[in-house]
Amino acid sequence: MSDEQTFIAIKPDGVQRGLIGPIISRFETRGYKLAAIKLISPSKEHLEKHYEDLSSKPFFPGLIKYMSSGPICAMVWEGRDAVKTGRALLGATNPLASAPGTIRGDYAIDIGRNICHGSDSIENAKKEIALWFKEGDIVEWKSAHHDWIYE
Ligand code: DAT
Ligand code: MG
Repeated sequence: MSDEQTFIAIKPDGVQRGLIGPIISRFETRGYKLAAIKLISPSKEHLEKHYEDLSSKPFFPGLIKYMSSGPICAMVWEGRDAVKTGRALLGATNPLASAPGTIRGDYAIDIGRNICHGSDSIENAKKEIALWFKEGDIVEWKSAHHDWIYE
């Protein structure tokens, strides 16, 4: 299926460092299609909900503080295997363990400043897209590249 969607966010450090363009380019040039995008400064409650599975972790307060430190570029990307391949494009959670050529492996060093987020399963992608976007924000369109990317 080429209509799988994933939630990708450029965290405050990625936005501040001028990496919105380069990160979007990785997804575009790979062949994925942008379905929604917005710059947003979410509430603490929204971020706590986004990371609710991690609420018992010792780094949770620091994570919420970091994620609240500036605007976030929230996106939905669509295409075949978008969730798994989206994670591969981002690289490992710890940038020092991320291979060069991945986003984190090229642009980040510290785990607490790893510049981007990507959904880790189709189920979580659905939850995250619903948390960050209203239904009407998701755009259905056919990219002019579609038939050159999929056979
Ligand atoms: P990912 O963002 O790769 O899905 P995750 O969901 O396990 O990783 O964690 C969410 C974020 O929390 C991660 O991007 C950075 C931060 N984080 C994870 N593990 C951490 C740790 N051991 N120390 C500090 N921050 C951590
Ligand atoms: Mg995660």
